[in-house]
Amino acid sequence: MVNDDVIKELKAKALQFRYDLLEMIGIGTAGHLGGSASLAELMAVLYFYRMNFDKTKLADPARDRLILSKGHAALIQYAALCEKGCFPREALKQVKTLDGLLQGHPDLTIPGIEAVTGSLGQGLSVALGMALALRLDKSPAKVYVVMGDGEQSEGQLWEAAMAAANFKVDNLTAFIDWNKIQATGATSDIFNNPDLDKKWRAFGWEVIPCPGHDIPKIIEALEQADKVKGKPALIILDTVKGKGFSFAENTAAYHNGILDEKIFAQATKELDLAKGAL
Ligand SMILES: Cc1ncc(C[n+]2csc(CCOP(=O)(O)OP(=O)(O)O)c2C)c(N)n1
Repeated sequence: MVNDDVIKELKAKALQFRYDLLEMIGIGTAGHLGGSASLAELMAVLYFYRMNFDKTKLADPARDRLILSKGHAALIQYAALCEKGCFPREALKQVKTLDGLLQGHPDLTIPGIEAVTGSLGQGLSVALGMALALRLDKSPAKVYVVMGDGEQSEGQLWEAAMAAANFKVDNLTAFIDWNKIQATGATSDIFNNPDLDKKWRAFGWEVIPCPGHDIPKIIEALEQADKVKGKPALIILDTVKGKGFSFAENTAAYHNGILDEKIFAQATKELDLAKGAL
């Protein structure tokens, strides 16, 4: 059991990331709020509890790697990397500007980013290559990869899924951010892909369902994944798109929507209330 202070600290990190999302998106410009907010708790656990990650050792061969295959949610990874001290907070204000460090999708010029992503479906292949190379090197490092549920319609991902099982890769843990909504509507309406758990199991993976905003449960799921040997593990995170912002929850409207002044003020108020309740 993880102690309560640690959990409280991780919840505070997830909340800080949500404030950072608002700071990055700002008023009057589009930004990927929905699919970023659904990952706040996972990012807090991975970067602040789980991963061997040190901003002073970003090229250490033994570091754990995180590939954000759903690269459009880059803002949540930037929030975590910023909190880790990889770049100054000022960089958040210049997100998605030509002169800024932080581009709309993860890029290798950004300290702490391990792969260029954004074209959906590719991250698992990249992560698998890394995991195989680390295994050859007898490295203790782990590779984590985060996919979307809409992303599950990409064919390349299933080739990588088969290959990972074939090669009995067990230093790779994948996640699906199962928030049930994609860019323009419900995933079930746009490309219905039910029974993801059964499909991944049939492809030879250990599948672990997990409530995606429950920090102790995410930690438990990761511990369960660690015990899996001779095959890769997938944690399906049952999440809410836009989590933490009532106007953005369970809707595609804020997949990449614009925050006007009124909505921005409401968002800040909701986070302040959540802070008071921590
Ligand atoms: C190959 C490819 N096709 C289309 C897109 C455009 N696109 C960006 S986000 C998105 C929806 C992704 O949905 P999901 O994976 O569920 O992400 P989430 O809802 O968690 O943000 C699409 C289709 C893309 N980035 N890459």
